[in-house]
Amino acid sequence: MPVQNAEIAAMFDQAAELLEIQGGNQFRVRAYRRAARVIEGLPESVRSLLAAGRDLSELPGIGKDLAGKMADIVKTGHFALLDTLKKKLRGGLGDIAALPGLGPKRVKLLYDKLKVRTREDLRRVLKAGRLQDVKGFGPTIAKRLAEALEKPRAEKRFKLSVAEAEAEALVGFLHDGGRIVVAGSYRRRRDTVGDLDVLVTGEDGAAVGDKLLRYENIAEVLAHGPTRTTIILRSGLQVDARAVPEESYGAALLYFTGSKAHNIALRALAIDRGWKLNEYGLFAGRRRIAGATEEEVYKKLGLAFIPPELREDRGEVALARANQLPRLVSLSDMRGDLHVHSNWTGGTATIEAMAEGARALGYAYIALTDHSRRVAMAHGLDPARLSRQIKEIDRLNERLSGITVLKGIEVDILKDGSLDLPDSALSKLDVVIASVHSYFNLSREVQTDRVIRAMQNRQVSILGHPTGRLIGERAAYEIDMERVIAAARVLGCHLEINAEPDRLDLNDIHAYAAKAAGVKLAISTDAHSVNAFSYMRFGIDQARRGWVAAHDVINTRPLGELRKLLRR
Ligand code: DGT
Ligand code: CA
Ligand code: CA
Ligand code: ZN
Repeated sequence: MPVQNAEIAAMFDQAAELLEIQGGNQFRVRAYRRAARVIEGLPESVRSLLAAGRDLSELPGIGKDLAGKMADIVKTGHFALLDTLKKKLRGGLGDIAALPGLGPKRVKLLYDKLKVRTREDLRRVLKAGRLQDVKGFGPTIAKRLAEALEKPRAEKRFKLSVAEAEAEALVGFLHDGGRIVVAGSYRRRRDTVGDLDVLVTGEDGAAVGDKLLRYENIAEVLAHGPTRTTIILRSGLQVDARAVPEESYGAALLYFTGSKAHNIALRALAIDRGWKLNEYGLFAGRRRIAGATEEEVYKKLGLAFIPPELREDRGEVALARANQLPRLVSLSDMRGDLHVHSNWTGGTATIEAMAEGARALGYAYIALTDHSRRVAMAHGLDPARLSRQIKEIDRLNERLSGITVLKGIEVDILKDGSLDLPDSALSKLDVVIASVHSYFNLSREVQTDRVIRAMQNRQVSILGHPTGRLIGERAAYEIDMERVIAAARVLGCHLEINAEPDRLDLNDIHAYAAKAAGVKLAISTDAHSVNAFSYMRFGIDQARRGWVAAHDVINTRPLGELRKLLRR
């Protein structure tokens, strides 16, 4: 998965910390810290700067050396220096450095005097009363540390795409013929995941727990017993693995898939009937009346099967009772991708290669929507280059069979809500996506007016990535989505669910509101490479969480129908 600015900054901060603890050169320590702040504040991802051929050493506080390191991190996902530093300190000290009262100096003292590295080590030393032996550690700080160790660590959430890569590798490693499923928010396909809840059944669930301890990506083992093993992966992602008996498998899957609110709603239904529902099964008195499968439990409770993405207690239980759950959109419903970039404006592939890639996925069409001139770093198109691109696409369509390339643009919304290209240019196109790529900090009212003004242009067919968020990197800009949705409905403008795993906006709640208002959606990948077409599944996940059906999505339609929907 692409490395985020926040991750690069965190790596630099950690390196600074470890260098400091090891008594490294103060100048170097400060350089890493300063660079981390610069990276955090960048309006664009380092990855896209590199893709656009920018020289990173032009950034303030970044010299040639750091620029090279940043490029390496983006390329490999690793920071070699940090790995070396961590190895020297057998796993790193970042874990305890985050505790209150423990700056780099104290961490170094703890390591030098008591060989304390981890929270576990610290706990042991505190218990044995050995902390007092170290100069500078009085009873007050000992007490504070003991309290802090009691609390769970600050919650870090992981992007679904990152969790998915981890989950697939882990399940591949553990697989032994029995059933292994990742439940929790991961199975509900939330856009971020707190931890992975792994369920194991089969002959010997305990053996799978033992096997987990041999997984190469483990940073720390928090607990290990016959039915439950909890570990932390090197990425920091926690894994809770539980062995459950066959007869309880469905009930356990239901319970650990959650959400907690959904579980509570189901339990209330069971209680109404004088039954009891828990992770072992559905019970009438002491008799288990369901539990081997989820289907069985839902059925006994008088409910249609509820797909995991809907299990948030947002009204799904009542609809399942009335057998009126929506038929959710799925990947196989998709007939094309409507937000696609080429090497004309920062993508990696030619228009033809993108078209071939889409055809290989079974799509009937794509819309080629490169950037407009305002996005100078990506060599955005001016009217003249756009005309040339249109001609190239016309020629390409004559040559290609089995796929149609729609002519489009991702036109920038300027500060005042006007568009970066004149109507005379836009009117030659099949698809116009309008997107915000600048001025993220306007007030809510001004930002909302700006976006609605852009949507009022009748050339615009789709509002692209409508909140501008980059998960873990940049919050959504302030915008009144209710007003945007109402305007989209009146104007006949469609809203995008951007399937790029860093974006995923509209999110589930907004998608639900759009659908409820009768606004149609486009689910598109914003692909800058052929591989990125595969991001579609993440957009589908969020659409499903928003109760979106195939007929709510314009790019599930055959080309003829799509063309009608695109005209305003
Ligand atoms: P996350 O990990 O924060 O992204 O979210 P979840 O939903 O995966 O939450 P997690 O890992 O704490 O727990 C997994 C599931 O276990 C959760 O979705 C529902 C179930 N569960 C956990 N704690 C409780 C509880 O106190 N009551 C009930 N009814 N269910 C619970
Ligand atoms: Ca979880
Ligand atoms: Ca959990
Ligand atoms: Zn964009």
